[in-house]
Amino acid sequence: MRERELVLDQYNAKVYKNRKEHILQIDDDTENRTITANTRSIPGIITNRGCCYAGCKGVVLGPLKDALTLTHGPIGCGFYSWGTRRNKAKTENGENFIQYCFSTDMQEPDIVFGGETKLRKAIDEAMELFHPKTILICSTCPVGLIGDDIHAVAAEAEKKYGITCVAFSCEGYKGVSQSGGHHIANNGVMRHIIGTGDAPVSKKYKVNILGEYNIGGDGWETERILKRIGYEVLAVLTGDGSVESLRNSHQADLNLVMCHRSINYIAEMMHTKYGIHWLKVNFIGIEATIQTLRDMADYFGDSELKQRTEEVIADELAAIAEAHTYFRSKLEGKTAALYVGGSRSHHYQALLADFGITTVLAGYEFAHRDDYEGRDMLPFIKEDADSKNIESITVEPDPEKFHAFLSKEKYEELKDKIPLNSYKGLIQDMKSGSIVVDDLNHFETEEFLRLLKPDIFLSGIKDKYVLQKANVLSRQLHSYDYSGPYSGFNGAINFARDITMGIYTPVWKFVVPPWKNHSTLQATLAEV
Ligand code: CFN
Ligand code: HCA
Repeated sequence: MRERELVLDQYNAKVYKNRKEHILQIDDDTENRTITANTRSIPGIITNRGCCYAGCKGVVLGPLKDALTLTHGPIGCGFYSWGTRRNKAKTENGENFIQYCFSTDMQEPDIVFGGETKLRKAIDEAMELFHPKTILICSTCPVGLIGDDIHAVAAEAEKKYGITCVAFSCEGYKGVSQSGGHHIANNGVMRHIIGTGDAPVSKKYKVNILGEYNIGGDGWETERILKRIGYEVLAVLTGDGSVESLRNSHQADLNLVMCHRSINYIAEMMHTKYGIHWLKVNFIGIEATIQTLRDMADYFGDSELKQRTEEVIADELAAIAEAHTYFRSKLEGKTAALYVGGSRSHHYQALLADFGITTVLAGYEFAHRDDYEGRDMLPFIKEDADSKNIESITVEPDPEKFHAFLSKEKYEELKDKIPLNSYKGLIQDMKSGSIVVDDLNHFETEEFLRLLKPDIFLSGIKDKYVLQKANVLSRQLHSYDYSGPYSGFNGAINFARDITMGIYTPVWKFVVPPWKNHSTLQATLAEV
């Protein structure tokens, strides 16, 4: 039996029926490339997923440094979402609120009599103490249940103080994971912030980086490379990002989409509203970064830019050549398992491959089917490429958006070159025999560890204890533990150094957990 069946066969019929749709073992049969995703977890199973509020407040809005983000709900939600993500940010114009935790601290009386008064008071207090130009309100579960009108309170605050105040109904229970929260945040940012500025921008090659959260400084490293080539980065959404820069981001020539999962909605909406194309990029991995930089240069099509791109690539490669060879000699032939929320389980396969490491298992907590299976827009256009009136071609999945902006000339120029508005899925990049798991739970983690024996398991804070108890080396791919950046050329070396340190310091093999020596079940007789 193959590994997939060995794990699934241990489930009872009901769980088996559900989980078999979420686990795929890649084989040479190319038909077998679909998976069920973005559905509700089985109640009681130990999932690693988070909630809608985490996706909205924690992931997309939290990194905006000049916004005061106020959690409307009991203190636990605010407290436990305080400073947990390593989205670094430098203070600009004296404003940086990301180290703070602002909450309305709802109590039982507020649940019974309504929490709007407390929310108004919290806004007054925040204005008095911090004078922010933007307040973002994020509600947690009880607020949705009692029906506080946070949007009305936000509108009142805008009038009263002349600030931007946007409310997000991102109650934790909405949807099946963080993913719904990303969508809610995207909608609010698009509607109330993007395009509201008119600061003049003059330079050529203006880009925004979407879905880059500057974990461990990744965004800074990416920006360094782009600036060397001659790009101007107008806004980063949202790592080290600001509301101020977002306001002017509609003036970009191209949107780069790093994490597609969390921000594809804004990429699509900016395409519809402003005609800005988006390009799926990956700055994680040496080869991936090179490919991305070449795709970008191709988009602009300028020969000077192309030449400059090649010069920078050559220079960056020369600087890391020795370290790359050394770490590759240490890591070649090793195997890895990857389990994170969304995009990273795909992006990091490229980086592992740069050092000769094969991915034997990969999965997402909350990604959608397109993240696994990919999405290809151009073939839809291609089919009708002979049509005279290319602007009116019906394309999937959203015809309204696409045809409006792809002129015949632009299409002819780009069709064979760049995967514009499309991307490859994780499954397409995985080797035969490897496993893909959606919403991996703790039981399956233990079982796959036993069967696949990866040299390293890259995951998060909730599942790393399963790995440590099994004496397997793990690194956190959400936070990079205390390390980073891992993006671009220098980041690749940082990553390889961290992995090499772990693999050649096999402490976990020497640890004998207490439960292997003696029973840990102890009872004490009560004294009479
Ligand atoms: S930084 Fe991103 S890259 S935004 Fe997303 S899907 Fe999370 S917080 Mo954790 S590390 Fe993770 Fe991705 Fe995009 Fe981070 S893989 S789970 S919601 N994620
Ligand atoms: C989240 C944030 C998280 C959690 C990290 C982890 C992050 O999902 O709410 O599980 O290790 O990256 O900080 O994904």
